[in-house]
Amino acid sequence: MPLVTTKEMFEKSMKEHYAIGAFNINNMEFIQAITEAANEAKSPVILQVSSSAIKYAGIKYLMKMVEAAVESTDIPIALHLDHGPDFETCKMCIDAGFTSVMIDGSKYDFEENVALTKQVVEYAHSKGVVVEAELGKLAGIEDDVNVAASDAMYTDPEQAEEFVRRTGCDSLAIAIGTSHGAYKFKGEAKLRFDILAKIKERLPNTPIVLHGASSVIPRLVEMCNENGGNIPGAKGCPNEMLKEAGENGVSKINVDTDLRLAMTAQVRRVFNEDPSVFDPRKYLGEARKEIKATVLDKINNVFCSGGKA
Ligand code: PGH
Ligand code: CA
Ligand code: ZN
Repeated sequence: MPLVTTKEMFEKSMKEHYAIGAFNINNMEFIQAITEAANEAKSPVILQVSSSAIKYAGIKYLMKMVEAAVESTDIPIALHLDHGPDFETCKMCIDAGFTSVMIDGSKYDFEENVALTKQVVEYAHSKGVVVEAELGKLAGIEDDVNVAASDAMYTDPEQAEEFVRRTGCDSLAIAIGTSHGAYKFKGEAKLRFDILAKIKERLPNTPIVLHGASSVIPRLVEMCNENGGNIPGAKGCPNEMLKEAGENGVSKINVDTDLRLAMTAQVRRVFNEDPSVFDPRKYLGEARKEIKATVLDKINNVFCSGGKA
């Protein structure tokens, strides 16, 4: 089947209380690993591209590789712009054939965020593309943007209702305590499920999105560190919390950091164990296997979207 929007996959996820993984892609190995895993698990999947990924790989290369993945699999796949910074980037992706875009106006004040989101929604909907918007601020490092923990802000449920009504966005990213990157919590991990419940109460039919949701898999962090890496004290969002989020109204869970760790851990291991290796297929092949295993585990055991395609 051709690329799909997230409309149907989100409707089913809200009815049946599970989440769909949205995985960031940068190159061929990521695209193959993610889509092969989703295909094996018979799960819908979202491939997402940030504007810096577009800068890195080029939109034409990304489109063609995603097209190849779509032809090689038999599951619903959506192609989504992650953290669209402005109207122009969203328009470029819509015109290139993306089926979903995020406009991230969370850096602006409420009224500016509403106006910008509305502008993107109008254009996207006229082309049959869906829009994710964001309200509230996550701490951490997002490809280009660095938000200090002191500037982070939980999403206000009342504002969320007004925001969705006024913008007409199709899904909403909220801030309930997750953050981007490998250092999410200093002490104990904590998510504000009470805020999620209040948002869901006011917006029962709006798919909710959780960013910064990597679990920062301890085994992969260790594998990096044991093979020459230096990522001390990294800490992510525990799987039990992500599972709970999926059962309680979160329809889309974003994962980037865990897949970067998977690739890096295996590349480091191969180099460390056999310094004579210089065939990229040897280390990228191992990296691809680890990314695929990571995605399979999340789909089947955390997001619970296996068999839902
Ligand atoms: C994410 C990914 N992308 O938009 O929100 O977050 O850093 O937790 O993988 P992580
Ligand atoms: Ca943001
Ligand atoms: Zn994000």
